[in-house]
Amino acid sequence: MNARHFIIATAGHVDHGKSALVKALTGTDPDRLPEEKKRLITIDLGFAELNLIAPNGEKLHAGIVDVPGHEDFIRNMIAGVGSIDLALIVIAADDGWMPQTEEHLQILSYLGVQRAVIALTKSDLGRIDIVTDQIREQLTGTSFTDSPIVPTSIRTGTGIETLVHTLAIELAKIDPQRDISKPRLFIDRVFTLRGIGTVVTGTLTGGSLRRGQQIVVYPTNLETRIRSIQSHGHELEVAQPGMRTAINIPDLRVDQINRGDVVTLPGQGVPTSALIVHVEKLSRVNRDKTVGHPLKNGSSVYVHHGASRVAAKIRFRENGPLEVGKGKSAHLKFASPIFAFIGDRFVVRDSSERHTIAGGIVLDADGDMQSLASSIALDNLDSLVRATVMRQGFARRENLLSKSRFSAEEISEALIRLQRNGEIILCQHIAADCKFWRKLRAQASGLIDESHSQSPSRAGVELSELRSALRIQEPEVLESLVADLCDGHFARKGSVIARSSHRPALPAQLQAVEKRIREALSKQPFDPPSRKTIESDPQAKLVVRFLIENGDATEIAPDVVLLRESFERMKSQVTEFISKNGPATVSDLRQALGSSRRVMVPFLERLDHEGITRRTGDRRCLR
Ligand SMILES: Nc1nc2c(ncn2[C@@H]2O[C@H](COP(=O)(O)OP(=O)(O)OP(=O)(O)O)[C@@H](O)[C@H]2O)c(=O)[nH]1
Ligand SMILES: [Mg+2]
Repeated sequence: MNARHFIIATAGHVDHGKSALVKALTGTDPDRLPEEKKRLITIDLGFAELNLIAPNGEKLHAGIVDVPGHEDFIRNMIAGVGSIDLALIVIAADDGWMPQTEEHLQILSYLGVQRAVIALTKSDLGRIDIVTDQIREQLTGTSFTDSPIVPTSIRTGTGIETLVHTLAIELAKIDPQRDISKPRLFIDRVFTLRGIGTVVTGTLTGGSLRRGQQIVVYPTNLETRIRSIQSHGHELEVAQPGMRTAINIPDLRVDQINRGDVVTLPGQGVPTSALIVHVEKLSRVNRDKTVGHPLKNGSSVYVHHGASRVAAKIRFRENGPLEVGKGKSAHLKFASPIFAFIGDRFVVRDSSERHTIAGGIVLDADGDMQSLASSIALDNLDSLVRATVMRQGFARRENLLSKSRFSAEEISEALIRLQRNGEIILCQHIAADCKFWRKLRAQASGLIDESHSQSPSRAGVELSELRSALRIQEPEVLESLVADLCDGHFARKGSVIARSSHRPALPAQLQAVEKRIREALSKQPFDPPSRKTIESDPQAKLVVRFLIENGDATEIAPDVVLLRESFERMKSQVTEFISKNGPATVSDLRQALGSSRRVMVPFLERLDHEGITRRTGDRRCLR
């Protein structure tokens, strides 16, 4: 199957001949349920395939989704037209434009379907010229204003050939679906086959799926492996975007999966219960000449996205209702989580599920992009990245816009492009707005300089102090900031950051205190007085910290401080003792060195930690 792949869905009022036309085109009767055969009506989605030859000889393959026209089954209809390339709008010549012709047209518009072919069916029964005029009038101002209208009859065979030809011409004009390595299969059927197990089907978009691949089903978050893949009954190794796809996932049970669930790859973001969206309400004249009612703020609605239908509450960002013919940004709060990408389209129906009332596009797939303006061009990646970074002044690079219709590669290219233009700064895990970042860096260096001048004895500023002074919430931001500073005139020592040129020094009036403390610590070097005793006053405290920060003293326990040279001497005496006398206890070493348990216990733990000694039972040996 090395043809280009497309999906066509039918649309149109009940009984206008959609299924009969699909059968005439493909030989397959899309009505497969016993109930459908009995009632002579389509209830749920039906499927068929059509091979076509483009005018230039290229092979085209179309999966056809046949939808029900009856108003009771609109929900199924919407599930079928979620990610299609072309609509085959069916209008019967003896009936003309009817309520579900109108409702289906609105649904296709809300979902952003750009192309259609109109089949004027039952041409053996009606006045083609009158109905054609009526259709043209209805299509004026929609995406389908200039769509071809082809009269057909399955009774006489009129127009079927022309329709096939027209479909080929129209599909040949369409770019095949983009592969952004983010496959999503919106599940429209779940069933089990004897000896095979659970199978789910849907229309694949955004990327390919491969046999043996590990997948995740949202919103349930169940992970499993694809055992096999089919498209229209053909066994496949890889399913491409734009294909009707059936995958066999025997490790999951049928009752664990529902229509509307999404199959995707792990690590592409997770479902959310809120979305920021732009909603609009078409201004279309109903049969009774009215244009419908405004949509009230706070309304409970049903949102149809992909093949799913979820109850939601809609809140507009500005007060007041959504007027007919207008658009507004809004917050959608869902009764259960959904997995949507920025740029995805959806349809809004009322809570009684009788009317299609609005539609829209996702602005933020995690529901928290408060400042993203609805005026942003969602198909312009640079402006999307810019807006995402500007929102808080920075954004994590990992997973940035992962739930968007752009590949990870395109996103990182855009980041580099914006950096080159001087709009953003990329530093470690962060992408930051230039102005925001410069300000943060200036504040940080100001704080460090201030600390150097106010407390010259201190090594610098603790990173935790810096973090709280600058009110940084995210560890990645602090890390990137420090890395950036250390790239310039600053240096990090442990948990402290300082100017590289900074040399801590004690003020003259503290030098006497320093002398006293050094003497106290060196009198009994291996068993000095406790830290509490030494730090008898605030000045002494300052000096002890100075000695520790500068490496002149070592803190081996909260209350035990040794001079550096004592520490080193003690270390060599311990190793000497053990290598001469074999493994030794705390008590052996304490007596040999003239130390105490208070000092020797934490001291040996430090040596264990440094990998010099090792504890076996109550003895220490050398490593
Ligand atoms: N005379 C005539 N009858 C047709 C033609 N096409 C379909 N029909 C008849 O119209 C009736 C409805 O056809 P379907 O194909 O089931 O209509 P549908 O649009 O699929 O209906 P739903 O799926 O229930 O919305 C059937 O009895 C068909 O035989 C046609 O070209 N000429
Ligand atoms: Mg039908």
